[in-house]
Amino acid sequence: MSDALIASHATAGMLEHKILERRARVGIVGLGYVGLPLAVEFARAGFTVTGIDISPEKIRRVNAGDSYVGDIPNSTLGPLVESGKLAATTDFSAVLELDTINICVPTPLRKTKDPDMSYIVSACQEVAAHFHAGMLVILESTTYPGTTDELVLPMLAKSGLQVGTDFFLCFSPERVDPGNPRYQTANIPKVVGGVTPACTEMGRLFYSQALEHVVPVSSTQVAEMVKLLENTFRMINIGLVNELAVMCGHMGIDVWEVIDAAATKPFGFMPFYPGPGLGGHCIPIDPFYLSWKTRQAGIEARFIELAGYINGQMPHFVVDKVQMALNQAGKPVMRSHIHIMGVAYKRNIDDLRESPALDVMMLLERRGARITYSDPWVRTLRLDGGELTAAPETTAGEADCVVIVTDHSAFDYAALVERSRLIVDTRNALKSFRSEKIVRL
Ligand code: SAJ
Repeated sequence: MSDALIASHATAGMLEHKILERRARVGIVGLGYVGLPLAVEFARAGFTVTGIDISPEKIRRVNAGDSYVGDIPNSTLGPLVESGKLAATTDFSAVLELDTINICVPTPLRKTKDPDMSYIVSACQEVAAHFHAGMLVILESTTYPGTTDELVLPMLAKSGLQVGTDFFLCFSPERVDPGNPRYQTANIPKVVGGVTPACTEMGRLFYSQALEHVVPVSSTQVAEMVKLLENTFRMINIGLVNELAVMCGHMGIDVWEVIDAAATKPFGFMPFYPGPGLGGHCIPIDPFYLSWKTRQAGIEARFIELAGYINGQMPHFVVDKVQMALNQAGKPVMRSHIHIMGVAYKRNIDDLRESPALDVMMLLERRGARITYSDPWVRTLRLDGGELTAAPETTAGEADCVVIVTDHSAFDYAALVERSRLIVDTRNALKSFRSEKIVRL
């Protein structure tokens, strides 16, 4: 056996032992809703974990045991920090002392719907600057198939180290669902694919120390594509039911009743529900990473583009519903007071990212309506350059029309029906109420 082969076996062997004995020093780059829970799981498993983030405020709060991620209570974070199992820093030179690195940074879309890879590139540049033999690097940020092999690998290979022998490189999609009471980082199956089989095995071994179920796949591209399939599946099916809602609206059919009845089929069907549009930082964005990549290969991802168009039209559909409902009441949108119930992108969270409520409010304002809103999760928001502050739910009683955009559980729907003159319900939140004043999507 050549000296190089002997050396590479030694490198893999050493890292494997460190991981198995939980002596491997774990690094997590990006301490957001993905990175911080991952850091906590490895610290809980007995590893010494270093969180690295560019935000000094995040670092301060982590080191103070003061969690800013809803799924991680202070009672979990605090003891891990106090015991020295988890510490955070903005200093990437910490990588010199680390054995494994998970990169969990954002992958937004530019306005042109092209992937913004700047966060991944910046993080990889910092890791590469302090890179050394014997490391396992895993990219977790959602991205187009090929990113790990085509973008990350060359940046690390510049060190002259050989992937699969001197270091190990994988992709593993994040599947965190913030606020999910049943599925959290430890018990969500973890897909991982490596640049080489040895990389995949190292990634499998690593995750197996802290997570309940690991799913190794044959390559980084498969792992990258798994995530995109999962979220494209949702986006397209939401687009399907949104189109069905428009069809049923024109045919005078209750789309909600149709979906509920279809959902009684015990196999081969999965219910999705129409709404005011598609919000969040995953579903409206991830599929366009796939369509951007396929377009490079001359293949048009027509389902994705069409679903994106249909979902993007829903705020306009809602505003037309409001205009027609006011018209029935003999009122123009112009100078009407319209009260929005719920502005976050989905129920029971405070996240406004890509929220269709913002589109609905802007479109109504541009048609001359006076807009107020209630949302127990969102105290203020910016709209067309101005700032709006949440009003009490009783404001609905003063409005010419109320629009339920996000169906938070905290709302008092019975009181809302009682006090409102006219309600456009985009979420079927009032399915148990019968009243002429309720207009459903
Ligand atoms: N929406 C509909 N109709 C539906 C479902 C959702 O209009 O039937 C809307 C929501 O109101 C929201 C948007 O789509 O505006 C996205 O909703 P989502 O339920 O998909 O929630 P997200 O964006 O938090 O998606 C995350 C994803 N998790 C990850 O990417 C790791 C997604 O894969 C999960 O399936 C989803 O959570 C979940 O199931 O909660």
